Amino acid sequence: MSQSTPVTLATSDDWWKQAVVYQIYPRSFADSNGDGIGDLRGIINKLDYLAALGVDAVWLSPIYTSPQADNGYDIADYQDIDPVFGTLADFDEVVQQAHSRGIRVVMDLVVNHTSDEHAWFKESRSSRNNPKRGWYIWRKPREGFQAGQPGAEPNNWGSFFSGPAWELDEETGEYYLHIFHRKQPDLNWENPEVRQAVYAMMRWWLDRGVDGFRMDVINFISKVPGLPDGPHFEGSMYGAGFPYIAFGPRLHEFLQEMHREVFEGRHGFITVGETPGATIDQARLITDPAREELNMVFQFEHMSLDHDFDKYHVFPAPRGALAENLTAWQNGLAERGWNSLYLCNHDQPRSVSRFGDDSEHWYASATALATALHLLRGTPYVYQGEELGMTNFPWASIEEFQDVEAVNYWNEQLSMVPSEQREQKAKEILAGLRAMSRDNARTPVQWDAGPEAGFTSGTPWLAVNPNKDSINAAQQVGRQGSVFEYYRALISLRHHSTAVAIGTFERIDAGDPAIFAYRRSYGGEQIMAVTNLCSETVRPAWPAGEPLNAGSVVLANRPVDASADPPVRLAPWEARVYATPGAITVD
Ligand code: ISL
Ligand code: CA
Repeated sequence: MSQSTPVTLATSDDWWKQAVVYQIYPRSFADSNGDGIGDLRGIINKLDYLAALGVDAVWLSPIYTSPQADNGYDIADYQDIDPVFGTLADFDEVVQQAHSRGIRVVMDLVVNHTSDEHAWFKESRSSRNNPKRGWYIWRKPREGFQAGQPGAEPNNWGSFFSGPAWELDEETGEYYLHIFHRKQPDLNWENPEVRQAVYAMMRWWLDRGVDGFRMDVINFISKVPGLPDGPHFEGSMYGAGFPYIAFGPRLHEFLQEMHREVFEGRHGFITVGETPGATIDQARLITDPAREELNMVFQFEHMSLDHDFDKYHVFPAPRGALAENLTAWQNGLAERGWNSLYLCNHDQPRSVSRFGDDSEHWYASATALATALHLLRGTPYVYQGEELGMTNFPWASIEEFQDVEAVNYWNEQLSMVPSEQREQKAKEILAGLRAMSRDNARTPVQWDAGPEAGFTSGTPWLAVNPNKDSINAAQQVGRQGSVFEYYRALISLRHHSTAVAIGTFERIDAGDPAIFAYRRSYGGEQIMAVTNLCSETVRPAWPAGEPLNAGSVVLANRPVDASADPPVRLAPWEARVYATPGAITVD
């Protein structure tokens, strides 16, 4: 495909429809100064790597000034860079160097909450009548309770990071809401001053040259007034605030206001909201262009196929469940709205370990999952290391984890059982963390087989995966048959095919739910993805003429015998891409 020409969409404002975004978790990406933590100069050093992969944009997880209680998702100053990552001058260089390679830069916008060390919060907590008191969500103790007494929290909500969602401020005798860590107080979006301060900050970054925002838990910014007690789920010490936190009554109003105040009159940006719990209908509303809210959202339905309401209670996803769910979202947003496509991020386990088979079928499953995802209608996101087939870490004990969510969960769960059951409980918790911990995705990127995988010359903040000798960039870039080169080919396909970028989607039923086959069509041109998303050989039952109706194979993750097409068998995790002759533009 090297001789082909990229196709261009009608308007430059729609660039993200044909784009692939690469997520960088800066802490774990590349360390330039040997302190064991990735940084902005490390990113600059790897821009050529990203350009070789062919991505159109990078989204940087938070790099702002932060006490790092939640690895930067607790921001103390929205308009500066944390010294651990570098300086504003380094940041400007990231933007300039990325732009010079045709790569846009997307910032992580964390405005549901700030750090408790943000100047706004320091003022807010300083007295009950401070002008910024109303910038956060302060409440008196529950009726009939003394501040600090057990049960005195204003409602029964638990924090997503264990413990109650309320923290008492001893000085003023009131509680503040923190849906996440106690060092992440929730901003009060009901207050127009808060909203204007956020919009001003966003404009400041856009003026500085950034190309858009990924918006952290943006569907949590409007809460149900009154903050009612939530339902109790078995095994939890607290009520679930989720029904009153997510998709509150003013969410759409706030998003439309943000669009007007921040983005009106600007061009070429991208907005993607993180929206846990979003249904297809909610996502369609938010991403319907006519409503002017967001370009797309990250939804989580396909992230919840393998566990119950406690995400550490895991089970194997039912056969075909992933394909079925992706199909529902393709169909749901076909007419209006736009999908974000992802299988992994910094909060999720590694996709090849979770949805694939990271031992016997490592290469095949990494590439089959990529094929299944990357030819869908929507904007694909590659999470750092995914393009190398990086896997989960072989966690042996709780001491190895750094993530506050994992550590707090461990402590809270153990505190709930009598001491004679602790040993057994500890084993169960560890099994859950091994499968689901966010730290799986946060181990350093494996650049080469050298010490610490080339990530740092010092001691990495989180251990490098011991499989770095066999899974690393140095060994894959430019090598035929590597996961990296396969990703590069998929990304190039999107850039060179209108059918992939904006064609219609149609799932082809091949008789077995493990086969995810789908057709993308635009005009007369077609592309078809055929993937076997399981570790067994399957025998497809093809509808008449399929998949050859969509042309011939242009990409595959194992040798294809054209004389045996259509395939009567698909090997474990086999993936093929068919295309009609004109579907991929060529010089
Ligand atoms: O809410 C959840 C499940 O119902 C979580 O999966 C939720 O989506 C996630 O914790 C929200 O993540 C984002 O905000 C957090 C931060 O720790 C994560 O890293 C970030 O991606 C708080 O800012
Ligand atoms: Ca560093």
